[in-house]
Amino acid sequence: MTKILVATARAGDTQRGQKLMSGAFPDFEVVAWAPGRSSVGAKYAIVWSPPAEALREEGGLQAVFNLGAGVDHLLALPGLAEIPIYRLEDAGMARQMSEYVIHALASISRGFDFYDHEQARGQWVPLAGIRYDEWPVGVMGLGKLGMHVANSVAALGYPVAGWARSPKTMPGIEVHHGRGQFVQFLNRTRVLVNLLPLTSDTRGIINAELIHGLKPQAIVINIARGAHVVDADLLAALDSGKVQAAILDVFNEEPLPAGHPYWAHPRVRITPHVAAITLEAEARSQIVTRISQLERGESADGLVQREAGY
Ligand code: NDP
Ligand code: OXD
Repeated sequence: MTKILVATARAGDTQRGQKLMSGAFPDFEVVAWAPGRSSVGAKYAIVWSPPAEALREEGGLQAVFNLGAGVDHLLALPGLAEIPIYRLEDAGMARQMSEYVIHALASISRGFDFYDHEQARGQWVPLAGIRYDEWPVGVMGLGKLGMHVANSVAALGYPVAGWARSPKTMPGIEVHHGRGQFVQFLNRTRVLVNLLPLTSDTRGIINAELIHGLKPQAIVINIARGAHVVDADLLAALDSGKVQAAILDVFNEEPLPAGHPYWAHPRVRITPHVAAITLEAEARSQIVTRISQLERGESADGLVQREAGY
């Protein structure tokens, strides 16, 4: 019987994934990886942040399916260079990302954070109405997630620009591309949303130079990867007031270590890598479709472009 290996960083997640996928693949044997287990002879692997040893012995793998959108951790694993990797595309995450960004943005632009404080003080202090032109939003990364975020925020009336690697047209969005148009993109942006993949080109991209290019009283919303940020540069900009607030979902080290300056910083809001959570039913359905396509000898969506790194 053809075997599918399920492997994640946590035993509980692996067991849940194995149950979820067993029901979806009645004609395959779906095996949960456990530490110390030798090769099961799997043809496919379904993984999220697997330990390197989970795949090391699987010489017969024909494809690996990532239970998430970002593949930086998988591309860093040794031994997978020749094996096609497929990632989830949207799978219910795009609308969660939009919700996250609108919540973060409106907390500040509409003064909802301020009203929380005023309620605590028993004060009734209405602010002036919002001027949307004072909150130009810039979305870095216009892929499955960034495009949805840019369109959702623009639909509310905020001026929105996006930045990607290649040119594209999006009605109502000012699209910039490539390093040549980066400064122009930054200079018109006050609210920076990061939805780039982590690659050798994008690691450390949120640094002092980028921040310097943003409009005054900038807001940084990082919902992609922690390693996009040079923490010392962001902290310095928060302390100086150049960055008015940072809303951070992802960190260079996760969980964010106790005592990290972000925890207690008055201008930082933290969530624990939950901006968009993989939805089980949608993930399962994408993977079922793709494995069925491969089994029929067809091509499948979501193939990671290794040269680009995403
Ligand atoms: P996509 O691959 O669909 O989109 C990536 C976008 O980034 C594309 O628009 C691409 O440009 C652009 N890009 C890539 N490299 C560069 C570069 N060097 N310069 C400029 N633009 C670049 O990714 P998704 O939208 O699916 O996901 C984005 C990231 O979100 C994931 O990689 C992951 O790290 C993160 N994520 C975080 C989650 C969380 O809960 N915090 C959950 C899910 C994902 P082009 O269009 O030209 O190819
Ligand atoms: C993802 C994530 O990349 O959850 O899907 O971060």
